[in-house]
Amino acid sequence: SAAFDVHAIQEKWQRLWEQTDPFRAGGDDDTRPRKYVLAMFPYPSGDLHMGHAENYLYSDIVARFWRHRGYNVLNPIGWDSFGLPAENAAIKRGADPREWTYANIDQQKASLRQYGVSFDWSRVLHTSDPDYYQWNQWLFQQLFERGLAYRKESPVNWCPHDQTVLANEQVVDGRCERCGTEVVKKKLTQWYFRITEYADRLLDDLNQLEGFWPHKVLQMQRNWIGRSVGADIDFEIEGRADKVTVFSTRPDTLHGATFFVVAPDSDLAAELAAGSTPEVRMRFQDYLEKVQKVTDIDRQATDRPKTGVFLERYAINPINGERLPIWAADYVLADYGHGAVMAVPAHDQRDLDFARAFDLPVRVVVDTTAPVTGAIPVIELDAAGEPIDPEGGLDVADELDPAVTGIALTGEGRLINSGVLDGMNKRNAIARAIELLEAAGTGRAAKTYRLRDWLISRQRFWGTPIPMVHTDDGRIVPVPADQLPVELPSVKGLDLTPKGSSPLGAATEWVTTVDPETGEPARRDPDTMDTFVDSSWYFLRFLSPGDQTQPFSQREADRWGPVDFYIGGVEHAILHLLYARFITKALYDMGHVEFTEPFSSLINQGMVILNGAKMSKSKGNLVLFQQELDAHGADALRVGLAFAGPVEDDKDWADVSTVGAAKFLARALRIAGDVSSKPDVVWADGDIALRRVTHRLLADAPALVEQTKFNVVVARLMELVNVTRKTIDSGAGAADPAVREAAEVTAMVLDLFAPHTAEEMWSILGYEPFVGLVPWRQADPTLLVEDTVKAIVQIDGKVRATLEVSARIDAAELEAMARSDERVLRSLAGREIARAVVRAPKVVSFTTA
Ligand code: ANZ
Repeated sequence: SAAFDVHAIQEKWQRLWEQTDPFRAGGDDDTRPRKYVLAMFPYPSGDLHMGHAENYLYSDIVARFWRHRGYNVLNPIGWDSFGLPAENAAIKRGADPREWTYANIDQQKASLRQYGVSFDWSRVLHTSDPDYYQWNQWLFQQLFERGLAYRKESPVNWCPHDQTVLANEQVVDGRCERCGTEVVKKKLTQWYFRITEYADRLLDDLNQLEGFWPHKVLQMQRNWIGRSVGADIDFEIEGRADKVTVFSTRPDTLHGATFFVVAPDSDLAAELAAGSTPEVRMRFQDYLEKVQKVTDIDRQATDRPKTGVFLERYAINPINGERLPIWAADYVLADYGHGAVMAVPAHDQRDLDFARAFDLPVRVVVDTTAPVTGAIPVIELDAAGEPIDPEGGLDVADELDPAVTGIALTGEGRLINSGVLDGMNKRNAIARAIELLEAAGTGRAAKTYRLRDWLISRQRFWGTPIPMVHTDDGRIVPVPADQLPVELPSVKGLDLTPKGSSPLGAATEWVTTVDPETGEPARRDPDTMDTFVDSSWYFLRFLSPGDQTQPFSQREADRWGPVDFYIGGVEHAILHLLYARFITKALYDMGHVEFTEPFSSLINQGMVILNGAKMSKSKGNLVLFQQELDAHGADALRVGLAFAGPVEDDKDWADVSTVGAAKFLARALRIAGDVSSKPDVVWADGDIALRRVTHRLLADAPALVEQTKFNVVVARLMELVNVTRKTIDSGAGAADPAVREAAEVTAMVLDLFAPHTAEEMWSILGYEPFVGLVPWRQADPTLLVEDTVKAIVQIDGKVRATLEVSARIDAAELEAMARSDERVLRSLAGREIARAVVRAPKVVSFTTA
């Protein structure tokens, strides 16, 4: 409203906050319980957008709330400032990624200050500062010492556009997550972190987060880790010395194996083809070339026609000695399990599709029509006491025969055609089959994971240099700890254009070093680390950001960790959260932290969209955070967003009313102005109806905030402001103690959403700053009882009943109550009601026919 200079109020309080730093987290002498509130830190790629506006608003609401509730709150901010956006922007503009990055950081910092977020600004960190990334290097070496960082050559995801490798997590639908270019496979020697060693713990510990993290995120993590339980089974291969192992979740179906499949792009396939006929070799080569153009995702698509080449080689089934023809087919992946499968077409759909395409036998070994509970059917035995096994013949009805229907029998059932396993249910048969394999030395219980080790080498400049040295005689040794950090060289004279090898390799002076053991000439590792390394532990660095001697103080970690409330976009549901969980567990094992999960609770905020569409530069529908901030002021923006809907829902900017929010804030401020003097008031003398509204808000808001129902709290604040205004206008006026009480409570609760307006109100009401630090007022329980009134029910003009009802009852509810009241029914004595007139909450008037 025109009466208030929103920007002047905003600047006034921001200046005071900056001067006095009231939101700095308490130190050793602070005995209050602690809360660690964290919003995912931003990339400094350009200006902040509306998604950031949402993220930092929500974390600020929570941080402010816990301060009012008597907690020592840590709410830090930093910048995830290494990475491709800066490097690509630098290449495009011929600039220094450093300058670009830090200029953006300055701008984003200014925006966040202007937004009134109660950060502890003394702890700001940037991951591209040497005193941050030094500890990435420390972490790398700690992992290296424990065998958790290692090098291997393997086919990696390669982005031909960005000319760098990508982690599996960074390939989305076969394309580069950043630029959308189709990803290809390339064989390279790279550094990996052995996250697979933590697969079981990463999976099992998700259970303890149930109820505290979004279920969807837990499910995504479970699927990503993808644990399968079953058996490794060794098959002899005719004409090959060593056995070949396959992983199967269904060792119970071993008797139903009718062929054997290897991944065409595996070493084994090449070897088996090489040992076959010239025609097979040729057919195989042709096939392999085609396969290499298909993405893993497409290879697993169930609706894709099955293709393959018979290698004219044979595997021997360890359970019955049968010869199984070996095929190379692309539905089997080289890097899952062991890259080879025993095919059981009757009970696996992919195998069945393949068998039908190439006319291979289908043998049913699980009768899915047999009851799996109750008595086990009698199994006929032959003279020797062996179960009668009908020779691989079918004994299920034709209408179920997979060879006929094309539908694999994957359900429960009882084993048939399977020797000693006959009659068993699936679960028992799996256990028994594993026992048999183990006894024969041809198999064992095993687990397989979809999760792969984390590839962390990047052939780019703007990242943490890998702190290793390659000696002339081929050793790879850590840079001595006292020589860390290995700082990035100046970008001057370096060509950053992606060309497949790290630009640092060309920084001759930088890359040349000495073998720390022998003093002989050596070269630095020219690659830099995936920036997800930086964000995998940043929440710990906030605890002692200036520490020059260690990555974080263990004592501070014990006090603050784990993060109590973490909030960010769902786009980080897998990568960042999985890596942070892994590194936390690794640090736990090294004895550096006492907890095994980094984030006790997690919220994913929805997206801010515009007119139903995602905002993007290319669509030209970007709403710019800084512009909105300048146009409406921080508080109207904050209240508009907080009121727009539930935290997790997408919010359409077109529906966000900053104008409505500004009007509401002006009304609240005006109320404070109306009661500006600070008399000695006796609350109890105040208007009881208004006091009830005030105290109900005090009582309800804490649970609502904890459930992140921020929009509901804003609605309740609006209600309080309206009722307060009505009381001023009608009752005892602004002098009523209840009005003053309502204004004070409004200021305190409004602090969560509109901190500048709240401080201004608080000051007008005659208090010293800061309302942001005042303890939450306790609700008076006697004011929480429901407000009731007496309603009368008339029938044909005569009062027949009185009802005790809520003062807030609506007409429909009141009428329904009256219609079902016993006294009313008795008076009606069966007569029909022709007309009902209801004036809630006081009168119901029925007229009978
Ligand atoms: C025999 C069998 C019989 C199988 C049956 C399934 C059902 P999940 O659950 O995804 O882990 N498999 C093993 N390695 C593979 C690879 N590299 N590429 C494609 N498929 C592979 O699946 C495990 C099952 O997938 C394994 O169990 C194997 O087929 C197949 F009635 O073995 B099964």
